[in-house]
Amino acid sequence: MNTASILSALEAKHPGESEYLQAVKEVLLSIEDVYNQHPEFERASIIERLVEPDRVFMFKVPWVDDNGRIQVNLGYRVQFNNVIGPYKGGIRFHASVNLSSLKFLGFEQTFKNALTTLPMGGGKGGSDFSPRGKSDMEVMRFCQAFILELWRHIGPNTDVPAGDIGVGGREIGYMYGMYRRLALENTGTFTGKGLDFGGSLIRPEATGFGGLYFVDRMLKTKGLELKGKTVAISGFGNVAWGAALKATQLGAKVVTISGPDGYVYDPDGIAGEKIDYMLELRNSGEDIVAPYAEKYGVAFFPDQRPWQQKVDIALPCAIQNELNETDAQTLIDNGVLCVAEISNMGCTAEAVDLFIDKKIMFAPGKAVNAGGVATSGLEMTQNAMHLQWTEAEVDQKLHQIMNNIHEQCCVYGKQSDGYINYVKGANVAGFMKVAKAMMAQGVV
Ligand code: 2IT
Repeated sequence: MNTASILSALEAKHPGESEYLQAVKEVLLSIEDVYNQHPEFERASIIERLVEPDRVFMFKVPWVDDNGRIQVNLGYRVQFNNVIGPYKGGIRFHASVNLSSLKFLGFEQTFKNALTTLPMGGGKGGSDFSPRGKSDMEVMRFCQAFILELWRHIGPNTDVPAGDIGVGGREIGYMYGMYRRLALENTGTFTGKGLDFGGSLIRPEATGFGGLYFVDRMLKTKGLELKGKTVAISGFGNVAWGAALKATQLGAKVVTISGPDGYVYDPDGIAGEKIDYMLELRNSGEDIVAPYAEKYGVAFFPDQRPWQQKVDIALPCAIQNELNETDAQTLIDNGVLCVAEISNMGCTAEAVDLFIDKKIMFAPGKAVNAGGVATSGLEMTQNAMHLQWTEAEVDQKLHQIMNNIHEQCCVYGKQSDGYINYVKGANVAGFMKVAKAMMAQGVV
């Protein structure tokens, strides 16, 4: 494979799509060796077929705000690859959403979903609409307008959306309600639904829980455990909340959370009612964490990121490229043991290279955060069977899936010196599954 020429051709075709090109580059560099051992992949143009999405829907979303004014946002659904199963992946509502970010997320999702061992392909969607500061009714009208266009392209065996940044239980409920009316069916085309209408227990916590199960496994490879470790978390949404809950349950101390306004440092640990308070903060519609510092009398660092604190474990839980090379160096200087992305592509490429170069335990989002979509897969299974599993059943399956993903990363990522390159491990394991399925199904 001539990685450089594939990348430059892609860049010429999709100029300015920086996140998408970053995600593709990371995967291609990781799989180069393995790919070159399979000349049949080259003959079948697997890479060229894999880097482009199957199709992209892009549409306007006109809706009426509380003042009676008509607003217009852009809506997208990127159906990236369905060779393994129906397109599956979240919907992101955030001002930063554009085609590049959704193509990067759909591309990553394809390999992540392959890693879960469940039959799901990759997709992603969203809008540049931000629910921040909007009323419930505005959010509902927006979700309905979004689905008025999207509904015809999705279905329980075609494409199953879920939540992501800016899309939680409330938004899924509004979207699913409109979908059900238009499609005249109730077969669970969304995951992350409310428990009363087909949702799965543990789904809200699953991304964070799965992330910590993975980190636990990483530490065990060195005979370490979470108990007694300090943890920096960014974000304060669904993912950060689940991560804080499980980290605390496993005996670690979470000392930071962050929002767009800055970060909070709580040396006593964010546990118990303080974790519940995160939900209150999130539901306030303000999208800021400063009130936490005021309520609990702890330090607030405006416009800064939590990576400057000395911690054992750093867990980005917010958005892509939220930890750069300088942050990575600061964490390393402060003796960090383990960094795991619970957000998608939370670290810049330079930060990742630095962690790997210094042999710091580091694992990428497509492995660490796969518990979210895996539990969505379990929600699809429960919907198809028309029943609901208990919390313990779902959690046990999630735990098993995360252990399995960790194992796959070790198989493909363990170096001769014993260091586990999780980036390589996750990319190769995910790629091999997708590539083999493409080979088996011919040129389609
Ligand atoms: O990035 C992700 O894996 C998600 N936002 C969850 C996707 C899903 O279908 O549950």
